[in-house]
Parts: sequence; structure tokens; C-alpha cells
Amino acid sequence: MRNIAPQDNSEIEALEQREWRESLDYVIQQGDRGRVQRLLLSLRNHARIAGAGLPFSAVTPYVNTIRPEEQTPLPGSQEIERRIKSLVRWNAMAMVVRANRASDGIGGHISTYASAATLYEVGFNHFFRGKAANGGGDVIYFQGHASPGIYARAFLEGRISVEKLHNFRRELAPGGGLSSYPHPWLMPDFWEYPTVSMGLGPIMSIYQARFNRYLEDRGLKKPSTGKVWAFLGDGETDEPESLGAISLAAREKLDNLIFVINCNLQRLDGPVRGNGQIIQELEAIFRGTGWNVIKVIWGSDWDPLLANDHDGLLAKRMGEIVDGQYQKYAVEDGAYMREHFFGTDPRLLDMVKHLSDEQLKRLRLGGHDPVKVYNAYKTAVETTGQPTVILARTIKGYGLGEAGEGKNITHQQKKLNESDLQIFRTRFGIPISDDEIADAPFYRPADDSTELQYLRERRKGLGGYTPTRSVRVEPLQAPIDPLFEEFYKGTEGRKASTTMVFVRVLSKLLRDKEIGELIVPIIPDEARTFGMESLFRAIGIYSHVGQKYEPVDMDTLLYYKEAQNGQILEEGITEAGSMSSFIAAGTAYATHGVNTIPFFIYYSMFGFQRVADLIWAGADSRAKGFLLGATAGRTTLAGEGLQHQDGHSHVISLGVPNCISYDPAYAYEMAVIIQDGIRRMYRDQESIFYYLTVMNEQYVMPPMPEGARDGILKGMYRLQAASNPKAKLRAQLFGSGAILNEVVQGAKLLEKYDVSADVWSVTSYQELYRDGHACDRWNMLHPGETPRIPYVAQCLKNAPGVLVAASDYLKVLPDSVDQWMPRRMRSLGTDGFGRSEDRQRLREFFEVDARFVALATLAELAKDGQLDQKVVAQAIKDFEINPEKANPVRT
Ligand SMILES: Cc1ncc(C[n+]2csc(CCOP(=O)(O)OP(=O)(O)O)c2C)c(N)n1
Ligand SMILES: [Mg+2]
Repeated sequence: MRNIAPQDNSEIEALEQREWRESLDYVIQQGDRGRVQRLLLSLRNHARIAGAGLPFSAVTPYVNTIRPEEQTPLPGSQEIERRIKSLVRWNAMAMVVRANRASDGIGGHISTYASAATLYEVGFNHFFRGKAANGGGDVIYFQGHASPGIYARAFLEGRISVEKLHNFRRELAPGGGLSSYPHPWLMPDFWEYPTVSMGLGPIMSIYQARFNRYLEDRGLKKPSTGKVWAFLGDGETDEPESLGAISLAAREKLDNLIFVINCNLQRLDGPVRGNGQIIQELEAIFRGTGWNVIKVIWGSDWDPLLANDHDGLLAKRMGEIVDGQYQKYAVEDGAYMREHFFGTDPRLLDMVKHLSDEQLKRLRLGGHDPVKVYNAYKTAVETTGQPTVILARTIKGYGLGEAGEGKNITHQQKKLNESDLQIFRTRFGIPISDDEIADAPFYRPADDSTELQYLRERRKGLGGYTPTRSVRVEPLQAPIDPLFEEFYKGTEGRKASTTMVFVRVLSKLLRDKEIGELIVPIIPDEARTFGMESLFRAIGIYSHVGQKYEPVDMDTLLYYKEAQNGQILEEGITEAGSMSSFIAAGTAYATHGVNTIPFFIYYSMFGFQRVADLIWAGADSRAKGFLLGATAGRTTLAGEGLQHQDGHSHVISLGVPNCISYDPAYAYEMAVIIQDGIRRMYRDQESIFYYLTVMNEQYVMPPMPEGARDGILKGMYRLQAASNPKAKLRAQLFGSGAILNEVVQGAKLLEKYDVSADVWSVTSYQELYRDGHACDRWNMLHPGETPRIPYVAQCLKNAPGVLVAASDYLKVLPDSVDQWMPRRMRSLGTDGFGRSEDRQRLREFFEVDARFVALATLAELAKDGQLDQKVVAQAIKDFEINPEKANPVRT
């Protein structure tokens, strides 16, 4: 043991460190970057061999990634851009303040945009490319809560009227208003993608960037340098969807993707990581995954301080502070900062002794410094082979001062008083007088002002205004009807499942000369389950790099073929990722002017239940295409049990207004629905998409009854008429999906009890329900005119007998149309948890098999006094039903 006093020990270490740094400085001055890196790597290896390996660290010091020497100056006029930004800031703030004065509680956010203004303005002035740019421009996912700033800029651009600004969050005002957040459904000429359900913007943007590549690799779109930008909050990164797919972006080397994370260190309630450092945490995650990470922490004001930080004391101090404390510095004055941040070491204090408290307070952060942000974006745009994430440090509520800057309440701040407004106005130099200020008026300089001229010039040079949503695609005219004809004649005795039918339909579409290349099959690792593996070889699985290995099944006919022009998006086990691909493919008609038609087929239980919020975002995005819930039906999917057997997706899908859902039973129903769907979506350009459940039960597919087509689409048609229309006891039976066969069987069983039944195939209770309400509503609003009759009522106008419906879904589905039935209807369904069992026992358990259909019919007849209860009791015996069997609903 060396006998040196601790004091000396640290002195020696300091000396050692200085010497090593100086040696390194020498190499830095003499050589290039590579030489420095090689030296450090060899030292690291040397240390490891000597047993003094470095602890693992995925982070770099808490300073900017781009060094001042590497920066280029901001082109254009920083001063004019500052003035434009101030005007946007003011109008964004005024929009929220005014809206809440007009209508208390209407909401809106000031502080999110206030912190992100520079991040957006640098983008608008220098980077974001509009639709007219080469390759169709960039796709931008704007952080939802920053929407006031995006509107305020569009107001300066002359794209949004002052009336509309007055009606922020008042969309029902005469003349219309502005939606709270980005919603293409509500503002289809403006917003391209919704983002406000946090986490969905990031994951959608990743798959969008990948889909852009896919279009290019498949020759459906010219290669372009267009970027996908996703703006998100630091708090938002806690959503699993935000970070859950970032490895895909790195693996696929998506250098067309840029994440900008506004690290204001706060979320709604308080700090994102009070006791940690969100920027460092995110850096480690993204770097570990293979992203290019650019930290923009400190503004130019800090450059000279860091340049003088020869011993690394300042950088070390910067890295010690936790976010909760950084937030405290943001709300305190310069003296506090001097005492608490710099005051821990006299050498640090010395570094800032030339700065006044006021100057200390004003040291800007990186995300508020246009030069720093410009350089980060420039590097991101020029980076190849990797996606880039920019971690920009800002202050939440920047510029609000006492009214909220950096405070925990700032996210919810919507009201500013006169003096708050005066301070804001003065700070950003807005030409509004004291007399007018109380009103928080909007301000737009004259059209020929320097600011507006500059702004217009910039956007013109970048390909036009953004965000802009426009549908540039030509309606699809391909004659596809003949493709579907084979399905109308049934399977002629052969058994098939609707899944098999779907695969056949898909294969035919894929082979079609005109429409084939537009089909985008999307599968989350379930192709074999659905019997789709023949497609692997036929059309290939998309991979940007082709296939770099010899697949193990190369010698078979159906080998696992990956190809650069592969058509299948085999997403692996991610329904969220697949749904994001669906949205990208389903909106390409607007975003890229390409009519791609996605067919996303998945385990039905893991669709509406698992990723309903993404489906909702797809609906808002006006995505088109077909969702196929496969292995559907609580009792039709045998064996898999409680977590797999879906009996409710059709109830959830009813909540999505532009989703048209069907539970088809037969091949011709599938064919009619898909054919008409393509027509409505791609020829007539309706903003709808489809949800179809397909099953794995095999049965003979009958030929299409004469005249059924219309009813299939409207939701029901009569499959078979009563064998004895004159019978005294009559019934109308309704069946859907695979349960339709049980209903047909039930009708047969009933003949033994002298009951003659018509059987209806109900392809969509949802469509019947929507039509029923639409008629009621119209009738209410048009008294005295000939009332419209709901389709379901038209169908059953003269239909005699009791009414019984059965499906593989919740009873509430048939119940939803009960009000337009001529008489009371009895519903059978699969409310309850699934079971691992075979099909027959499951249907018995859930009371939806043929016997229960017959029993329910007899019970209804008895209830109406048409039949003795004894007959019902006898039927229970005949059918060997245990009347004391447990209720499946909660067993
Ligand atoms: C899925 C989801 N959960 C909750 C919310 C409600 N919410 C809106 S903004 C917000 C805080 C956002 O914080 P951050 O992501 O850091 O954004 P900042 O406003 O700080 O930029 C919350 C919780 C939401 N919009 N979406
Ligand atoms: Mg935040």
C-alpha cells in the first residue's frame, strides 16, 4: 500500500488526468477523428485486458452531441425568423386564452407549443418539405398538444382565417372551427395523421417510414428523399407504443425517419423523471438500439463556458443534476442558479463570475436556440444508414413567466390575466398596445410585411405549405368483378372455411394484372395458421435487403422467400406494428397518391381488443382497406380457450363510425362484400374501411341464392324459406357466420315439432342498426313526409312467427336491432369467457347450437301461448339438455 495522504492522492489523480488529456489533445490536433477513436478504443481494450474494464455505458456526457466547431450558421435571417416565431407564439397563446374566455373549460394547451416553438419554426423555415417538393415531400406527425402553434402559423401563412382561430375548439360554430388536435377526419384538407393519443404518432411514423421504402422498393413510387418526422413529448415516451418499435427502425436502417423529442422534462402532473434524467435515459435506449442520437441540450450561450471547461468540471456538474432540480432552476432567478448550480465548486463559480444574475437566468437551452436546432436537423437529414432521434431540451411554458414557465401547473394553464399578457407581449415584442392587450387580440402583419414575405418565400422554396392533406390519386377503374364469379356458385360439395375462401380471393386479386400490385397483405406471424404460406413463394415477403441466407425450406415449393420486391408485410408478432402498416398502406392514396389496398389478417381476438386505439387512429386518418379477424368466433375457434376465443370484436367495431363490419358465413357473401368494398373505397373513394371475421370451420359453401346480393351488403337476406309456409307454428330464425349452419340445423329440428321456419343470414347487425337509426332520425326530422322504413323492418314486414337470433358474438348484437323487429326477438349469443373445448361442446356450453336455437324458438312460441309449455319441457328432454347447467355468462 502506498503511503500517500488522500489530499495528495487526489492531486496526483488530477495531474494524471491533465497529462492524459493533453496527450489526447495533441492527437486531436494532429489527426483525424478516426485516429482519435482508434486510440481510445485500443486504450479501452488495453484496460479491459488489465482487468480495469470500463463499466458499460450507453450514454455520452450531458452536453450537446454536435460541437460548436461542427456547426454551420443558420441560412436566412435569424432576426426575421425570430419575429415570425414570436408572432406564432402570440397567436397560439391568444387562441387558447380567447377560447377559454368565450367558453370556460373549453381547454387547449399553451405550454406545449411554447416549449416547442423553435423546434417547429426551424423545421418550417428550413426543412419540412411540402407536397410540391421532389418526391411528394415529408410526412410530419405533429405533437397533438402543440396544435395551437401549427394553426397560428397557418394563420400567418394566410391559410386559416381569423374567424377560424376564434373558433378554436368550437368546430360546430357557424362557418366551422378548428379541431382541438390533429384530426384528418375533421380537417381533411389540413391534417394528415392524428397523434394525440400519445404513443401512436411514434409507432405510426416508424411504419410509415418503412412503408415509404416498401413503395419505392416495389416500384410503386419513385425513390425520394422525403423524410418522416415525428414530434413527441418526453412524457409520451412512457407509452409502450412510443419506444416499442424503435428497434425495427434501426434494423431497417430507416434514415428517412427523424424523431424530435421535446424534452421539457415535464408531463401533465409534474416532472417526467424528477429523480433522473430523461434525456440520458432516452439516449441510452435509442443508442442501444442503433439510432443516431443527437442531444441538443445547451444553447449557444453555454458554448464559451464549455469551451473554457478544460477540466470537464462544468460538464460533470451538468451531468449530476436530476431533472426535478433542473426544473427548479428554470423557475428560479439567476442568483439561485449561481448559488446552487455553480456554487458547489469555487472553480465553477469562477467560470461565471463575469455574468450577472440576469445573464445567468437568460442562458438559453438548446431546444430554444435556432442555430443548435438547425444543425441538429441538418445532421439528421444528412445521416445515412440510421434513423435519428433529436433530444431537445426546452422549458415547458417558455415565455409564460410567472404565469407558468417551468411550473408544474403549466400544462393546464389556459388563462392569462392582463399583466401576464403584457409581459408576454413585451418579451416577444408583439406590436399590440396596452389599450388593446386585455382582449388578447390576434395579430397578423400586413401581407407585404418583411415577415410574411419571408415566410411565404421559405415555404415556396420548400414545396408549399405543410401540413396539407390532399387526395391526388385517380379513382381505381380496374374491372375486378369477374374475379369474384367463381365464388357465387359455391364449393359444390367440397368443404371449405371462410378463411380458405379469403385466401383464395386474395390470391386471385394478387394475380390480377391491374389491381394485383396494389394489394398489400399484412400478417403478424400467423400466415401458416391461416393457410397463407403459399403466398410466401408466390409473391415474396418484403425485405429491403432481399434474402441474405439460404432458407431451410429452399427445396420445397412453399419456401420462406424474402425479397426486396416482396409484397407481403410479414410483421412478426406485433399487432400494433401491423396496424400501423395498415394505416400507412391504407392512407397511401392521399399521402403518396398510390391506391394500395391493405388486407391485414390477424387472430381476431388480438385486433379490436388489443389495438382498438390504433384502429381508431386509422379511422381518423381515413385509412382504407380490409381488416380480417381470423380464427374468429367464440365457439368456432375450438381448443384455444379464454384468451383466444373472440366473441365481442363485432361489438367494439360498431363504435368505429366509418368501419363497416361483417360476419359472413359463406364464400359468396365474402366475395360480394370484398368486391363491393373495393368499389366503394377505391372507385367511389368513400372514407371507409372494412372489418370481416373469417373462421376456420370447414363446411360446404352453397351457391348464392337469387337476388341475395343487395341484402348481403345491407346486412341480411333470406337464405331459405319455410318448408311449409302454411304451417300453424311459424318462426323467423337469424344466423350469422359459422353459427348460421347451426340455425339451418335448428330449423330442421323444429320441423319435428311442426314449426316451419324461414332462415335469414345476417351478415351485419351493425349495418342494420345504423340503417335503423338513420331512418328513425330522418323520420323525426321530416314529419308529414313518407316515413323511411328501416331495411330490417322491410325484410320482416310480412314475416310470420316468433323471432330467434343466434351468433357467435354477444347477445347485444341482435338485441341492437330488436326495436325495428315486428315483434319481440330472442337472442342467443356467446356472452362469457371462452373455454378450451371442441366446437360442439362449446356451442352447447354457450347455448348457441342447433338444439338451443330450436329450444329458444319453442320457448318463444309457448310464451306467446301458441304452444304448450309441456312441449318445451319435452324438447329439453329430447335434446338432452341439462336445465340446471351453469349459466355460461359468468362461469
Ligand atoms: C394515451 C394518452 N394518455 C393520456 C393523454 C393525456 N395527456 C395529454 S398531454 C399529457 C402530458 C404530455 O406530456 P409530454 O408528452 O411530456 O408533452 P409536453 O406537453 O410536455 O410536450 C397527457 C398525460 C393522452 N393525450 N393520450
Ligand atoms: Mg414534456
